[in-house]
Amino acid sequence: MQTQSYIAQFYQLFVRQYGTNNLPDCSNMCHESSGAALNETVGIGKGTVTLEDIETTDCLLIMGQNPGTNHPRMLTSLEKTVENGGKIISVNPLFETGLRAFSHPQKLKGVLGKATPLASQHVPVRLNGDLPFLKGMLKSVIEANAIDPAFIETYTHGYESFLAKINAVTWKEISQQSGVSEKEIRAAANTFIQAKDAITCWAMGLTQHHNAVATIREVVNLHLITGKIGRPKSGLCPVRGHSNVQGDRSMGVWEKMPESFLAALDKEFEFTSPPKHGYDAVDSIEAMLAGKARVFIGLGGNFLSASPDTHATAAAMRQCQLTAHIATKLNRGHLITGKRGLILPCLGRTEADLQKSGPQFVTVEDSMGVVHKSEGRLEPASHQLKSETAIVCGIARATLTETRVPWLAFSENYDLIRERIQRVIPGFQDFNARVRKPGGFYLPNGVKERSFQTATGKANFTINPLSPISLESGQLLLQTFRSHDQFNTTIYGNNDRYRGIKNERRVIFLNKEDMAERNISPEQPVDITSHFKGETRTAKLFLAIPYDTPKGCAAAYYPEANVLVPLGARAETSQTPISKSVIITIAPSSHA
Ligand SMILES: Nc1nc2c(c(=O)[nH]1)N[C@H]1C(S)=C(S)[C@@H](COP(=O)(O)OP(=O)(O)OC[C@H]3O[C@@H](n4cnc5c(=O)[nH]c(N)nc54)[C@H](O)[C@@H]3O)O[C@H]1N2
Ligand SMILES: Nc1nc2c(c(=O)[nH]1)N[C@H]1C(S)=C(S)[C@@H](COP(=O)(O)OP(=O)(O)OC[C@H]3O[C@@H](n4cnc5c(=O)[nH]c(N)nc54)[C@H](O)[C@@H]3O)O[C@H]1N2
Ligand SMILES: [Mo]
Repeated sequence: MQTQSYIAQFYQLFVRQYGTNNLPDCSNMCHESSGAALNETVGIGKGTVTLEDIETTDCLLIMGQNPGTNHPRMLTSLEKTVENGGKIISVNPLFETGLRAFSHPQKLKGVLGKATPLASQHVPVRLNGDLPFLKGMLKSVIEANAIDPAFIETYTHGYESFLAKINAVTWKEISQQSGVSEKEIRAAANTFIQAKDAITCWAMGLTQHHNAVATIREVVNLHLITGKIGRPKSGLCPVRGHSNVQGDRSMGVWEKMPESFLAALDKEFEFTSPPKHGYDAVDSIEAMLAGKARVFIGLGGNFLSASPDTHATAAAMRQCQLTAHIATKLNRGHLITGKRGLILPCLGRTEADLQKSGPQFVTVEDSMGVVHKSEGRLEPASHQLKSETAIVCGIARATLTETRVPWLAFSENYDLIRERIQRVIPGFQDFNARVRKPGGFYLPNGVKERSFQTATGKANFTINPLSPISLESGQLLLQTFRSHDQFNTTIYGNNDRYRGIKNERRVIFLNKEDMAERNISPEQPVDITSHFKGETRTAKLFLAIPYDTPKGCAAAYYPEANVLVPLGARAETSQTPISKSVIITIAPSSHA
């Protein structure tokens, strides 16, 4: 579910005072894998670079991210990177249009139709081929002796054992499993090595696989071995989605927050947080199905359509005694309810929020760790609409019998909430004053100063064994991704202009040879079946589209394809559903 910074903070406070740590949220399905990998290796769960770093770096490795559609404002920065002499390498099964070239709509050159070429190399890895690709990058760096021994010595831990394992991997394994040749990987490595500074950006193409955490840890290894981290123009950039999904949980919405956070919260509000870890998104679905969780509160989001296995999730919602959605817009998820279903409409972010003490604003944190104000100005759609803050405070007041939290005062003046945040969460001192400055303020990020707050006190090299997905004959891997005309589960239109799709969303992109082998002709309707531990799930009537995607790799849109994502198939450690590597078979549709 999506939540803004400080709303998240007092929502988790309510949940913990109620007595659970059950805080499923969309991070579980998004950048959880990044958070898990980064916390362990560099001691902070989020990116370590600024936009300026991106625009001035020498090499930008963009893995599993489609900025043209999902982060269009980033294209202006990528254009600057190239204009400043930086090289961009795209690592993706698809050479997405937005990474090929960019025409700036506000620049004369762009208006005249002259596009700036962006990626200088495209590496068409197979789905889930990134870990072997990164091993190839590391091997090349080691062979070229392009390591940074001083950095390794001073700042890192675990180099020797890491090195021994990398050396044992063969180029044959690497190119077979990544789907790209040694030559292509060496070319990419060469660009990375020649670059004085380098940044790796990634998004859902890396985070939603069974070995996502291992892959992202390998990205970290690449930056540690070359020392390309913790200085201007070099570092790590998990490009995020919603304002709360950086994997860092600044505001404590996490089912397993560390004890230090809970202790500070307990002290401030004079209560005892439950120590037991709570349910994440997929655990919550299983708990609802098993009748172990009986109330579902959705603070925004579309849990039904964003979660894996739509039918199982629907059954889970129906098992509940109560489902309540606090939302700005109606969505499909609101239709599938428990015994009692509530929809609590709230003010949107663009609407003015007037409370007893005057106009209010909320705060958000962006991908670069900047916290700034978000203040609505528009006349609310109705004067009966309450703010999210007022709704959550109201629920807390009505539910909690014992609480020392001044819920009513909080809902009347959000500055009071921020005053408490600064006492509980490091980095937020003087919150109310600093967030009112234009542009907001940066949260502390030790990695930028090469301070790695990990268990060893240093940046950790990790060993990440190859763990390829084994397919049986006839099977393909399916990724579920976004079209141009959608924001997550909200579909604006049925076109996907950069991929040439018009007026249709039930499509499956396939390699031409895979289609020929199965006697499937262009635009023929097919049924898709996914396979997981003997379970099958089927989605009917998708049109087959021949597309430039590696053999064995297919793609369909989220959320239409979510019925195929197995509930039990999740990434190790992060538990993120494996939405980018669903094992499928296809057959001509029985319904056509
Ligand atoms: N317009 C718009 N903007 C959005 C969103 C939206 O829905 N619409 N959603 C927001 C959110 S919450 C998020 S998290 C981000 C998502 O941003 P992205 O991560 O860019 O979103 P996806 O469409 O899931 O695209 C995944 C990309 O990874 C590639 N990919 C898939 N599997 C693999 C793989 O195994 N390896 C590699 N190397 N690449 C792979 C796909 O081909 C695709 O280009 O966007 C945010 N911004
Ligand atoms: N198969 C597959 N599944 C995926 C993904 C994938 O790539 N493939 N991506 C995953 C990712 S990265 C994410 S982040 C999740 C997204 O999962 P969600 O966050 O659950 O989905 P959204 O579609 O962004 O939710 C939109 C709804 O939020 C409500 N809303 C919008 N703004 C506000 C607000 O300000 N306040 C309140 N209270 N409500 C608001 C509206 O009702 C709107 O309909 O989906 C995940 N699911
Ligand atoms: Mo996301």
